[in-house]
Amino acid sequence: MKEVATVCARDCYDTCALIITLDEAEQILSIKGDKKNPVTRGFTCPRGARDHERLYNNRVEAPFLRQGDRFEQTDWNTALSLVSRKLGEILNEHGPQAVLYLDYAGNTGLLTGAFPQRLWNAIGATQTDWALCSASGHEALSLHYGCSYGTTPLELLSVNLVVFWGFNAAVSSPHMWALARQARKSRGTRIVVIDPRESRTATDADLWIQPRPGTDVALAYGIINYLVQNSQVDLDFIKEWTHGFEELKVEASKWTPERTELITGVAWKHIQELGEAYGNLEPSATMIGIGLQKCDQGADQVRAVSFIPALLGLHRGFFYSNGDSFSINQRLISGRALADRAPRIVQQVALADLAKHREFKLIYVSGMNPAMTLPNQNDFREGISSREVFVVVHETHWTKTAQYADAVLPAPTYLEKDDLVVPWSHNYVQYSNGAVRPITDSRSEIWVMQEIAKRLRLTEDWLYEDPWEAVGLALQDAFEEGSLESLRSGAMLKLKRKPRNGYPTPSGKIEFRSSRAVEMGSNPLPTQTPLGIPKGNLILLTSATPKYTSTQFQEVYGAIPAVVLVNSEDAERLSIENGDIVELSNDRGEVKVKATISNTVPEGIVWSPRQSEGLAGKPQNCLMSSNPQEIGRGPRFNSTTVTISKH
Ligand SMILES: Nc1nc2c(c(=O)[nH]1)N[C@H]1C(S)=C(S)[C@@H](COP(=O)(O)OP(=O)(O)OC[C@H]3O[C@@H](n4cnc5c(=O)[nH]c(N)nc54)[C@H](O)[C@@H]3O)O[C@H]1N2
Ligand SMILES: Nc1nc2c(c(=O)[nH]1)N[C@H]1C(S)=C(S)[C@@H](COP(=O)(O)OP(=O)(O)OC[C@H]3O[C@@H](n4cnc5c(=O)[nH]c(N)nc54)[C@H](O)[C@@H]3O)O[C@H]1N2
Ligand code: SF4
Ligand SMILES: [Mo]
Repeated sequence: MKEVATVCARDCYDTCALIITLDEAEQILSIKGDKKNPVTRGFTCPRGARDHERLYNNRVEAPFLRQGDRFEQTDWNTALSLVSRKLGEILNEHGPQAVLYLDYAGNTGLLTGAFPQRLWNAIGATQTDWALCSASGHEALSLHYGCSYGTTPLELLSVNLVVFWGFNAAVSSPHMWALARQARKSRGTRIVVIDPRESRTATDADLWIQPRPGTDVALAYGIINYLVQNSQVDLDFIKEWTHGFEELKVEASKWTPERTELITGVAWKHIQELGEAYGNLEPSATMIGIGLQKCDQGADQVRAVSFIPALLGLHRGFFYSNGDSFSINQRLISGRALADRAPRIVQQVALADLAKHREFKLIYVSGMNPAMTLPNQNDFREGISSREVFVVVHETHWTKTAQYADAVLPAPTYLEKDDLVVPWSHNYVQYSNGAVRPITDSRSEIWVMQEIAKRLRLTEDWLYEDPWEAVGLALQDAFEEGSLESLRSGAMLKLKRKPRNGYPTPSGKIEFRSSRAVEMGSNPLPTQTPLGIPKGNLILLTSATPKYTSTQFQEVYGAIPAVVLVNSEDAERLSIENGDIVELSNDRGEVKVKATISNTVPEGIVWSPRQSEGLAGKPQNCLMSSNPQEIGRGPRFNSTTVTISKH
């Protein structure tokens, strides 16, 4: 038996340190959370624990090229020669604008995700703004705080109130959830959850507040009004550290109990209860979920909620994502800082429209399954099905996107290669050791990009640099103590964090009234916009579930269930019974799913696990809008409206 230390590379709040146990034949026996890491604390989620089962299931075994409707296996040289020839031709004929490098966070390792971007930066290919997940929330926080970092997971152990706001942590961040529960056990910390439906996290909360989706600006203003009226705000802190309080006060005063109740659907007594908790249970942590910002009002919801901790006198007393509190030169690793031109950046959320209009002649996909996860799938799939577009997919598994490819290249999973994963909630880093030798004829992302670069006769020496040299340089000021060398010899290091009271806004203070928002043509203070639900429609919420990471782990746990939860009142009105096959439809598409009657969703709202495929093979995301939000260009998944009818 042998043990190997690595780090889970999933796009996840928790970035677990893992201990992999192998038998004599180098087969993985188990994956366990490392006890040494104070956030991982010896356990994993249901995905981490069974990740090795994905190694042997549905893998891309070798390079494949499309021959009509089929794929034919080939060797690396043939595949790469074809890909490089196509790339060269398109660069010559149409320029780098016509080439799209479409990557995302399937593996967050610096060697898998960041360094291979060097090829695309060298040729100046089009890239995306990476706004599919959390960008609107980042931009929202930046408007008022300059950047988005805040409180850290271990601080949950020393607060008296934790508010999970649009954040289903019991499912999406099991380790932060465990820390909050430990605080409840050891010091009586109160846990509040704000969610329109009874999520797993809501079920286990001390107080669950249930606003209508998309009304959290109103809810936050109602709470702010309560805090101001009841003299629960820290006027000294506000005077010293903030800007625009008078205007905020005027805006909040408009959110009377009656008006707040009317818009949010939350009884004032609950708002009062939360206001009291915020006022009395200091210090608090306001945990802003990515789920809060994926709707029409998403950015404004994050803006409004983020004011509460500042009014209470806390420096960055919210959590959203701490990536920007570290000193890591990402642009050096990705080559963005080395290239002689800036690439064209397109909106990731709007890709369906661009693909449909044949904006790109070649799309190279890595670390993403866009033919399931992007909004407006009918248009996106029409675009990538076109014979005018050459699609390359570098993947570990046969995904839906791979089915649309002209060339499919096999990639090693994180269990099959060395890497370095930087967390975005906590600050503990460890070296990721490959646990097993590659099982398929896969090649790493770096190897592939360098082979393509050679075939294109690119001469930039930074394309062929040893990636660990680049990572070492990019992280030279990153650690509290130690270096990349100590990491490589097995140490767990801590990343240095920027000070909590640093506010890189134009005024250097927390700006309740955002001068940058005014410059951008947005409202200086967040505003509650109407929901705009067409008559007879319901709001469709979709969110993360315990056994899947987006579309991954179907190889282990089977297909993501094609189900929709419907409230019993709606079901009765629509004559839907438990187990009926129903059609969800809107002007973008229709999806067949099985109905489950459940009062975990309120009337007027239905819920489905995210990124599933309907029973008739249509992806859920054909229902979703590809119109990005104004602030941050993020998605609007949770503002999707549908009619529902029995099939
Ligand atoms: N309806 C709806 N849709 C949504 C959302 C929603 O809330 N509702 N949320 C959105 C959000 S938040 C996100 S983050 C996106 C996620 O969208 P995606 O990033 O497309 O999600 P995944 O399905 O995880 O795709 C990652 C892919 O990377 C591959 N991969 C894993 N490891 C490696 C590796 O080492 N190398 C390579 N080359 N590939 C690897 C995996 O096999 C997988 O196919 O989806 C968005 N879509
Ligand atoms: N198990 C698991 N964990 C994951 C992932 C996964 O796929 N599976 N994916 C990772 C990724 S990529 C992401 S982005 C995160 C996402 O994880 P979270 O940040 O928790 O976000 P979601 O799961 O999208 O939504 C959280 C909750 O927000 C609620 N919600 C929706 N709209 C509103 C609203 O307007 N107001 C309020 N107050 N609540 C609302 C939803 O009902 C849902 O319960 O999880 C990460 N962790
Ligand atoms: S997916 Fe998240 S919670 Fe699960 S093992 Fe990986 S880092 Fe930990
Ligand atoms: Mo995400």
